[in-house]
Amino acid sequence: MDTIFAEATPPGRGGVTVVRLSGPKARAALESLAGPVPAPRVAALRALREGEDLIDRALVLWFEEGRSFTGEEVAELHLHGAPVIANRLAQALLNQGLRRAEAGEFTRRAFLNGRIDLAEAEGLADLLSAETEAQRKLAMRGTEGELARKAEALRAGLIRAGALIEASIDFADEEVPEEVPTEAFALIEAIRDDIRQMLASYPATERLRQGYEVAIIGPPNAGKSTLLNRIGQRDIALVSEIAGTTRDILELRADLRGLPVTFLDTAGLRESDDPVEAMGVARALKRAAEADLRIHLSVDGIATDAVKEDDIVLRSKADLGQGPGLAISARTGEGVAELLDMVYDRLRIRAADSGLVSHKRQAEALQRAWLALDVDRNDAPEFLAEALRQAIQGLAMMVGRVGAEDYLDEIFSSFCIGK
Ligand SMILES: Nc1nc2c(ncn2[C@@H]2O[C@H](COP(=O)(O)OP(=O)(O)OP(=O)(O)O)[C@@H](O)[C@H]2O)c(=O)[nH]1
Ligand SMILES: [Mg+2]
Repeated sequence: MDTIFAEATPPGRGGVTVVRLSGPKARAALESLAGPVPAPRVAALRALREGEDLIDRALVLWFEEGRSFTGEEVAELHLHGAPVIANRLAQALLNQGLRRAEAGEFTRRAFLNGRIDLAEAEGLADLLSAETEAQRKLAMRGTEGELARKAEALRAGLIRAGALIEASIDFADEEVPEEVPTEAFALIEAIRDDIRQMLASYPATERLRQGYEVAIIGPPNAGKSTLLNRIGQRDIALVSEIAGTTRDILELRADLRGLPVTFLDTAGLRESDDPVEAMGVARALKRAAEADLRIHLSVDGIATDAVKEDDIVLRSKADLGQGPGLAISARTGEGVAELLDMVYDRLRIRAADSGLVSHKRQAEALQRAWLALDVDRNDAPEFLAEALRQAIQGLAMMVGRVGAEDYLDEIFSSFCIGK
């Protein structure tokens, strides 16, 4: 196993730059640079030298094998935060035969050494990319191993059901006590129900993790782009009195009281002979259909596209005159706060349905377990035992204890270097 190193802090100038070393040569590298290795987990101020050259005076930390983030021997060097110092240190480490870590390699080693499971690694990746409070909370649950604990509880139940069924196989020639299969089936039913609920909350959880999309849609000149600019409080989209100004979809990422929301400004909906505008309209319709929510905006307050459940239908340019229904004026700002309240309320209800399963990979593995448990009282005991094994396998896959190989590159490449 190579010994790797990387800056754990972002590149550039700062108060400190933290460089981490992990692997079998970490101790030798640290000794050569800083002299005797300090007591584990106790910070020590040391001069870092290569030969005669004083590289920096740094805070040094040592972590023993099995008691570090990666599970390997790890050293952490807190340098003064200047790129030239980190570069000089990197040269010294390369001279010692260490190599630069790839993206996510520290976390990958933590996984391979059993320090964290795959679901925790996914949670960690989510935490590092979280942009809003709700995403942070969700990711934090992921990193805390809640999914693994839940999987373990389900697995224990399945093992108990399996033992009851095994017992009935052993007694096959004799009279099997009636309550044995009854108890086993009650257990399986309860577990299946638990899994069904976890699967049911997956879409809401995944949406919260990825963030919501809210499309602003309506006829040309309705004021869609003006509304996007008003929500973003800056000049994002071109606005003009010419119908058909917007062609491409413009995105505004926002933190709506902790919820991650991307507002989409779209091309005005109308039949057009202009092929470019027609392409814009086709895009608008497609993205709006896929969005979590739509704001239908028009001067007359009549929606021009399909209105789905929870969609908001609004009359625009309220400053120009009275009319029926809900109205806003993107020009004066009237009604915009109330509109954001409505969007927030609708999405908050969906976010509240979120659970523990937040990644497609996890949901697919759990689905396997659920399908395996589609058993019947009249099934042969051997068939039932096999079904339970399959379900246990599905749970193990969910937390990445088996079948993780295919996903490792995908998951760990999403990390930055130094994590
Ligand atoms: N009085 C008034 N005018 C508005 C309001 N919102 C937008 N407008 C004007 O209406 C015209 C069209 O606005 P846009 O925001 O470009 O409309 P759009 O829906 O994005 O139009 P397309 O991109 O062509 O689909 C511009 O001249 C805006 O200044 C409003 O609330 N009140
Ligand atoms: Mg526009």
